[in-house]
Amino acid sequence: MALFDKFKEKVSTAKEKVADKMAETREKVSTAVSNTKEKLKFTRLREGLTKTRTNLVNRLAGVLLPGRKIDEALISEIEEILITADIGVKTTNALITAVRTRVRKEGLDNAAELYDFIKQEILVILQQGREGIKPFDENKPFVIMVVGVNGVGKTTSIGKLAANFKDDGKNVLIGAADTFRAAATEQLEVWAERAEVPIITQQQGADPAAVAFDTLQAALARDADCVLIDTAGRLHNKTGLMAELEKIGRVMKKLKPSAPDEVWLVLDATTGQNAIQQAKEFTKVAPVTGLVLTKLDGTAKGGVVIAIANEFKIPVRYIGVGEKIGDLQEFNPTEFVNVLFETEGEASEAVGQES
Ligand SMILES: Nc1nc2c(ncn2[C@@H]2O[C@H](COP(=O)(O)OP(=O)(O)O)[C@@H](O)[C@H]2O)c(=O)[nH]1
Ligand SMILES: [Mg+2]
Repeated sequence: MALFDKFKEKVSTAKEKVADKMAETREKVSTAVSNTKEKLKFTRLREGLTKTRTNLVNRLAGVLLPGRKIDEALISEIEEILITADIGVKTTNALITAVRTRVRKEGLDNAAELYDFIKQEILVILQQGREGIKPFDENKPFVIMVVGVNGVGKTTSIGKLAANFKDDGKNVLIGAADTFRAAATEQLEVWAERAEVPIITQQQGADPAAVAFDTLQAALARDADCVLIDTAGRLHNKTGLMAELEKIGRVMKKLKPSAPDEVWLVLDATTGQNAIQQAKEFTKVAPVTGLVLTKLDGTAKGGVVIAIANEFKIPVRYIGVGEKIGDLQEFNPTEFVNVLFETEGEASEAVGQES
């Protein structure tokens, strides 16, 4: 009997050891996976910002040369670079004023000293308005209504957001409240399938508010964490759009008084100053709480992020750096500025570390 007990003990110790080993391996694998994901994210961001880096940062570096004197000629060169990089007149003026003040106060005379200063000032601009970002765990189902003009990337961004949230372990539900065109719902269905997230739809021409209501009702019944509502973007009819968005909100409030918890405006970075115009128009018709800036890849106009952050004080929440499902990244001002202001040497060093 004692022998048998000893044997049993041995087996269970061995079992525990195997279990420990397995847990350790699982943890190692999951750390490796998240490290790889993080690296991939940086690579995509780095690639996505290439044109903007060339247009803004490389040109700045080209005039802020070590040993060059800081004079009016230099200041107007900086000014021109900022303006042509879509930072906008207002934000450029603010940056130039900050540069002048600093030069005067500290008696700077070496142009190279302004590189890090401009980088820091841009970071300060991008960090504005971010204190109010609400965590969405405490307010289930957290309803995000997505608005913006046609073609900016609302539907694709919803698909990518759904994939992002699902990846974070959230139960997501999508509502296809752009019922204006039949193709809009079909396109969203494809994205929902890719993200492996359920979607609530109705036929073309249905009342968008009814779709939003159905979606929220289903989300409540399923105890979902998050609801993403797609909308149509016909800004040419401002009163009509305002009424439609208001109605969607009003109807959802019957089920959840705080809904929509957030309204995210999607803007297409390739449109540069036009995106600022759209932000102006939309903030008049909807209580916009966050911004999603798409198509930063393939544009040299990424500087518009800086202009938008400065003019609207509404936090940029996500940025689009490509057309794939993983190409929508949570916006992090520090990461963004670091990657944008990376010199060629730094970038290739980082790539070297990754491989
Ligand atoms: N390159 C690139 N294309 C994007 C990005 N986001 C959206 N698009 C493309 O923009 C087009 C319009 O997107 P869609 O979601 O239909 O816009 P919506 O009309 O606002 O719903 C599609 O061809 C998308 O693939 C992005 O971050 N990068
Ligand atoms: Mg759409």
